[in-house]
Amino acid sequence: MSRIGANSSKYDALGYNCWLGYHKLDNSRLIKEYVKWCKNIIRSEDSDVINTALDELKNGIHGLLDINPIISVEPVMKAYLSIGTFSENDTLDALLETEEKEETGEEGFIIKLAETDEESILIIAGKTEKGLLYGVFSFIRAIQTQNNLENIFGIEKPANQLRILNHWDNLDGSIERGYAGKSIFFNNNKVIRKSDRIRDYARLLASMGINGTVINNVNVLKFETRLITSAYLPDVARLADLFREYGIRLYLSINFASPMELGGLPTADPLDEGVREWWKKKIEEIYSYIPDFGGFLVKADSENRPGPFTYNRNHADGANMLAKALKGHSGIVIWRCFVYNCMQDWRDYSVDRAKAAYDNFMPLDGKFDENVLLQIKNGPMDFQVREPVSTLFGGLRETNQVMEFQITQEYTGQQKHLCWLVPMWKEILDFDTYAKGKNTFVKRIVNGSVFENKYSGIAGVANIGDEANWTGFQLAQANLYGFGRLAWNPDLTSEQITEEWVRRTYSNNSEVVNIISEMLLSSWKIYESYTSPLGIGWMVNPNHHFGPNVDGYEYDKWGTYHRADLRGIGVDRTSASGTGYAGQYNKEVEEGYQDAGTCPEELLLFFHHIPYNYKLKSGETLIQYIYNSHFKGVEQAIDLKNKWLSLKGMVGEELFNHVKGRLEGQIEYSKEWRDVINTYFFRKTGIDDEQGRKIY
Ligand code: GCV
Repeated sequence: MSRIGANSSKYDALGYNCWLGYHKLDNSRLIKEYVKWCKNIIRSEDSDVINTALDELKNGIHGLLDINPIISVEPVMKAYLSIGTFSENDTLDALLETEEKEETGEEGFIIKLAETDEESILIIAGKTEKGLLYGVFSFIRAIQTQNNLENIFGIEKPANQLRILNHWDNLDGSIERGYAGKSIFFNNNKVIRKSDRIRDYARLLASMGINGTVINNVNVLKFETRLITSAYLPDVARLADLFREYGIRLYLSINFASPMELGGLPTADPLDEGVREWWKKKIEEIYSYIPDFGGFLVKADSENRPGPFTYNRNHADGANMLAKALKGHSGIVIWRCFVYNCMQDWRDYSVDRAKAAYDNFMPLDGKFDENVLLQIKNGPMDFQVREPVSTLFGGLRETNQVMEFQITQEYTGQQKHLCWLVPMWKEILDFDTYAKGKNTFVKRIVNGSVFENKYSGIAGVANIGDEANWTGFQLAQANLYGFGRLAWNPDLTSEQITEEWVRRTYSNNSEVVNIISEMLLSSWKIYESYTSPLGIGWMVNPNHHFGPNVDGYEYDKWGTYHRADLRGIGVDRTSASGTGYAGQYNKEVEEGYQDAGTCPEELLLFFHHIPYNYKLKSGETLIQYIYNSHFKGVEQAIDLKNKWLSLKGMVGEELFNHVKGRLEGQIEYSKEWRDVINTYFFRKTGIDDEQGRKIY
């Protein structure tokens, strides 16, 4: 019996089904084309994932084409759809060419038509059952977005090996930097046992090709450490079972000091024999509950989390100790590079947080075991609306690397502002590091191809919670979707992804597609324009990070972060006169950043301290640019709402009102940003707005 979508009709109108809410196609020609093969599905293999693929296929066909296919082992019609794995299924194997099978790879799939005099067979096949599942979801996507059948034939495989979601969920049910309600995994210090919602989440993830998930926060505090004990592992194993049905491996964040917290050992020194033995046993215990457990995600020696520094050991000592214990089980260690001294004295301008990850990890390049990956935030700071690419990408050459993006909008509007992050992620993935000459793009480093890494991939900090629409602001679902699609294929354009998402989530009506796409595509730059200018970052309120506060950065109690004074603003990160951060890039990249004249303007204040009367390429002075962009940002936020209003009657009423409400809120927030920032700089500089607009 199909278990798909237990809550789907209850919350459909609020957006619960996301992009998997299937409605009958409004295109009789296409329906006819697909129905020809979809009336009979042949399936001869039997496994959990194959059953999932079959359930999904039936469900999609029923919703989109309004038929109930006959499922059989042998065909009962002349034209039929055959699904399976060519590694296990001889009939499918015989229908495919050797090159096709080789090209499909471990997690890819092939969709093709095989015609004989007697039969016409539409094939969806993978080498593995995961590949098949992705093929089924891709087939459904093609129908849903009204693609002609001939456009979908071919082979597709994921660019990235690891496509993983990080949840910052705590056992009490709260979510660090969560803006969409409570955890769907934990509540009241227990693992949630009701599985509907978790299964529905697993299908959303699998539909984008996500193959891993870390269910708990990287900040593993004292109590949370217990997740890897027998008090919790049976329940964690149940979650792993649910995810496994959708081809997703479960990972856990751990506390580096677990041997002390749980084992009562006097130390967590990674070179101590007792500590190594403790981890070995602990890992064996975890695998006895979860045989395909993925491994550990570790935040160590960062923001008060314990780590190897306490014992005068380095990050490689710490990571390799865990890696050795995981290796025999095919587990991996994902070790985060978000390591910096949050207690630094910000008045000392020679100390630069931006340099910290590189300074800590570059000397260790090549020293990590082969089942360790370093997880690196996209920029050197912390998910600001605009940052340059982390210098570790293009720096590290002998270490497995994972990109860390933040899907949850901590600094980008907390799912109260519309801020579609795909264009930002694209810029980062398409960035040329010159690590091996021209065209050494970040996306080719994180997919492991440049340095031929054993493991590699992309991680995203999830933006979901238990709200009916998963993401709080329904349009923020597009960030989750966009992350998944880019992790699968970073060469997709932002335009392709928006179009796909709108068609699947809302409708194939061209006006709806165009308007929502325009809104999404413009939203990051709009948010940037009324928040912090030209790459400076962090003008947010302390701790919760919402709303404007120019000197609010919590770790800098002196308010010196921006270096704003009456003459200028921005951090000099050049080698000649500043912190030297720019010198961490490869020569060709560095050269552009060292000089204010060649530095991309959107990052000008990240790299340079600039006088307010400095002329930008537009002819505006810096101060006038700050005023203009903040006034303009508010107008654009108003325009977003007007665009949405033009869709009245074309999208469901509940969603229409929900989005309208969020966009109205955004206008008010953008005004607050405009006024706080412009006033700050007006008071600091005494320079009037050239257009005489009122600055409060
Ligand atoms: C999970 C920032 C966030 C923290 C987060 C941390 C990290 O500092 O504000 O909430 O902690 O990054 O990525 O570890």
